[in-house]
Amino acid sequence: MSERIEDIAEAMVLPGQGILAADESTGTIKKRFDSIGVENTLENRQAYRELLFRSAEPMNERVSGVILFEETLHQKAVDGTPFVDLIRATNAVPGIKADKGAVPLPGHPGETVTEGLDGLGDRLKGWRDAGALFAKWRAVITIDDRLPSYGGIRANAHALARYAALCQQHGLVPIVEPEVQMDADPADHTIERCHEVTSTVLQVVFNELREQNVKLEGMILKPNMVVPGSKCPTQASAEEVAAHTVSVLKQHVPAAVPGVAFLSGGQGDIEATANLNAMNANYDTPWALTYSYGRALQASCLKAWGGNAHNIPAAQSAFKNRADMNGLAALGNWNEGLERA
Ligand code: 5MM
Repeated sequence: MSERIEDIAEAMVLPGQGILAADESTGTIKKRFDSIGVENTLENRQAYRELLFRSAEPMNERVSGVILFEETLHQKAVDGTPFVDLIRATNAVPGIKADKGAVPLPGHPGETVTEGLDGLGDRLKGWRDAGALFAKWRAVITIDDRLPSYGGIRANAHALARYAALCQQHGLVPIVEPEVQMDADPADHTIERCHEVTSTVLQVVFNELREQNVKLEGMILKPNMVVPGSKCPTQASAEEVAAHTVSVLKQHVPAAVPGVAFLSGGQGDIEATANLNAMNANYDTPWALTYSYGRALQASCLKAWGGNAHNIPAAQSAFKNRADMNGLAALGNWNEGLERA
């Protein structure tokens, strides 16, 4: 693999492939394991991640990058093979979640800012030595009738840009993830409100990235799609989501950015696939449009596994199915009939 960040970024968004977000922190993977009645132990986290990374077909054909939590970056499979080596053997690029999570933002009731900049340069160096070629930092933006504030957006965008510049200084590609949440509470905002907020957020994020001299060719954007809140009475078709999302991206994302890899954000599995497909089937864009899904790639796999080693083939087959459907959607070649098949 080339050492140039531009080449690494291109390798993370190959045609018909996307990114597996397997970077659930210990607290978040507990929520996922709770939903299938599995205890959140080191061994169970290792077993689950091993079944994902040993899923030969999806990993080889549909996954061009894997975001890892720090524990997983340093973890090994049961036979002693480092997970990073398993991932590299499939030609996927290993990466690391670099942020330390969102905390309340002083002076901004109801808003958060993502922490983790202090000492980040040294941590990035260590992660690079351990095999990570990219990193990811997630900013969380919540919509309600008065939020987000400009100050809240700006604080998060500035942290994203500082993180991105540090990544590039240490030879890692930054995934820049400003997530406008669809499932926060209250979440009855319309698609138009999400359009407006996502537009402002991306404008401020790219202003800050420019001010910090981030090389746009060596980064990946991981945004939300423009969708109505999950509790909004008026939901949207895949075509509407695609139209709003592509319009906002074209307004704010420079053509120099090689790829846009969406988060799924609580969308249903098929909904996340259909929305991505509608964008790729109907629009020409200067950047690759693909997935960096956590839940929408893993939910059916987790359920099929249920913590039982006997279920690993079924779990791997569920993972392959979602990876295949999303890989086709990244090319605009998916249709609902394929789901039934
Ligand atoms: C996989 O979840 C990631 C980690 O979340 P926590 O820091 O809360 O543990 C998350 O950053 C993820 O990469 C993105 O939100 C995309 O995941 P979804 O499930 O929204 O596609």
